[in-house]
Amino acid sequence: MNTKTKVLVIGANGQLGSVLIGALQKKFGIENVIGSDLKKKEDFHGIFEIADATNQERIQELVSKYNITQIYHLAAILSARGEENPLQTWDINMKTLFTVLEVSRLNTIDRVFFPSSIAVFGTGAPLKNTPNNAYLDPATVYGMSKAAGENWAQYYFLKYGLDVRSLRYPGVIGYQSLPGGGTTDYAVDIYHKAVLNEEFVCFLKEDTTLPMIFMDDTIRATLELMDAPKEDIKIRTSYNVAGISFSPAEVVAEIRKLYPDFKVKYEPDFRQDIAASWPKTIDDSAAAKDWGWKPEYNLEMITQTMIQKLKEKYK
Ligand code: AKB
Repeated sequence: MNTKTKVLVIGANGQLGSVLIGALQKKFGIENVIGSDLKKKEDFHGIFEIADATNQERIQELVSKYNITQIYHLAAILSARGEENPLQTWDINMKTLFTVLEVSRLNTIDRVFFPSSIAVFGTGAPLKNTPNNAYLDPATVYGMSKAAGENWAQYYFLKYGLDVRSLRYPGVIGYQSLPGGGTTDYAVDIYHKAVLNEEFVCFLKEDTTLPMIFMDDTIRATLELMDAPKEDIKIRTSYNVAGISFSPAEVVAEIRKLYPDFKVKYEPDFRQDIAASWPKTIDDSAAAKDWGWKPEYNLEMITQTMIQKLKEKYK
């Protein structure tokens, strides 16, 4: 590994990117982390470059300009939005991944992070305690692009020795940023509505259990995976990581402990079918065994933290 770590984050404006950037800046120094996305957000602190990751030349330019040693490739069109334009979703998700893999190979980048998702699973996988090596028959284009991406990540590792690492994220819940276009987004939006004393219209049925993870756990999982010694990473497609699984009814019950009058109505739409094809709970024992993964946040802790932080935000 090069002595000086220089990180490029592609998709820095997204739900995860906007929080991960801060954690990486803290770890490596603000001058060693370069955020990039299609536009610059006004509140971005640090080094930022406008870049379209479908453009390999542009990403190459950034890698050369900053002597990049690690790339976090977070840009993707998510499950629900992806269904609006399937071919475009496939094109963007795959093109950006190929850009990252190729630039990384050509520049002997030390480490690459590629997020996968529980969306890789379909009805062919067990719904409960879904194992890491379950059959993958995703029902969305997003899930298909992640399943294919996992195999490409492994291919670049086996063929070129590129150290690509990946996690299958559940729905990520955080107060710092808003998700966009996902099936698990309700679990963030619901807290905003509760704090604003507004009614929440849920696009999933009340008993739809999905795997979720709190932002702090997500960031910690990502950094722990990226810090692990190379020989400990035994899975080169992607690791299952679990946080906590719950249904809309369960999160509503938890919120009502703090907001007893919180109103919710259920109007399931096409996202219900997507959610129904995903696991309810995830077996993350491989991540625990290989690099010590252990989630910390349960639903009660998530709810208390979300409400407290959002109350400060909306004050
Ligand atoms: C989505 O809902 O599409 C994402 C995911 C689970 O990957 N949050």
